Amino acid sequence: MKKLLSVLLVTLLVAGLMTSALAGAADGKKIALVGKSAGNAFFEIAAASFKEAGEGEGATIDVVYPEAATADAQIKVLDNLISQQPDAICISANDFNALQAKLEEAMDAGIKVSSFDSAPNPASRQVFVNQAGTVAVGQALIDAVYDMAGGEGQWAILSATSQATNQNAWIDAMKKLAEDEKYAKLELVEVAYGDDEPQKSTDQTQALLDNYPDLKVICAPTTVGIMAAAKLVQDKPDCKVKITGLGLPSEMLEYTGADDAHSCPYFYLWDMQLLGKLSAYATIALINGDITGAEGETFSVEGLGEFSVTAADDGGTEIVQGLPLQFNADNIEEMAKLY
Ligand code: RAM
Repeated sequence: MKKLLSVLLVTLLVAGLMTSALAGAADGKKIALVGKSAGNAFFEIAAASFKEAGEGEGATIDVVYPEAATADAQIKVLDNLISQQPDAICISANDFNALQAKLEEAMDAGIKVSSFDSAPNPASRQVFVNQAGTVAVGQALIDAVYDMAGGEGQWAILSATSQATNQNAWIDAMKKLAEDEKYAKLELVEVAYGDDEPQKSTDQTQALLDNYPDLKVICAPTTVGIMAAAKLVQDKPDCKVKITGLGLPSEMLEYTGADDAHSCPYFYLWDMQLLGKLSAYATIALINGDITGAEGETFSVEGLGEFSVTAADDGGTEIVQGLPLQFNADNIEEMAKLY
């Protein structure tokens, strides 16, 4: 029994029309999945469920990582992929604008381009699978900072690379939300970049601790950054700084708890297995022409529900997977078994 339901409703809301088409399976189709960088468990977990879902529909999935978390390294990967002419490329972009020429070349060559996790600009993609609404993530994170700082004091951000679309969108959302009167006593002292490299993230955390002795909270909206920061702080028994952000429960198990022995009271992410699956099904729907990535389209996946293509903040379209999930002392052990 195929998992991808043969259902598509192209809802032409303005015209009040509704049409439907059948989504076929992906027998014999070739899909390349491109992550931001190698050696990051986040992409390995997403890729495993993408692969399982795609192969379940008969597709061949090629998971490829660039040599570094840069646009240039992804362009090399894309050059190579375009020459192999897969049916689709699904990419987590290291840069918003820099991949445009290469991804347009791919689309001109008849390759469907979807994106997951971190979007290239609207002209570079047909659709983006966004793991959670950008503002919803920003709100969860700024509220965590507010809570852990006791409503006032210094906080810092430890991000991934300075060009990463997803981190930059979450940081912008946090900054905008922090303009509200409620957060007036919070002071963002620095945005540091650990480039999603464990050692650089550790060094950047140490620099934040050295430079801001009154720092209360570090928010790291990157799984690599939050783990490095949580470990460094937890290894310093006298350090009272709290860590939050976006992390993998399996990587944060040791550091998460409500007491002083743990550096991270709670943090957020989303259902990682769903991210991989939804990205695979959305890519297959593109290949089969069941969706084009236009606002208003919907598609259903058996067991997962119905998803809509909606307008994204960047002017393109996206499929929002759901809400950010909180991981804390009560659920971390259970969730760490999953991802
Ligand atoms: C890192 C990557 C990824 C991001 C997560 C939260 O693994 O930067 O793109 O979504 O953190």
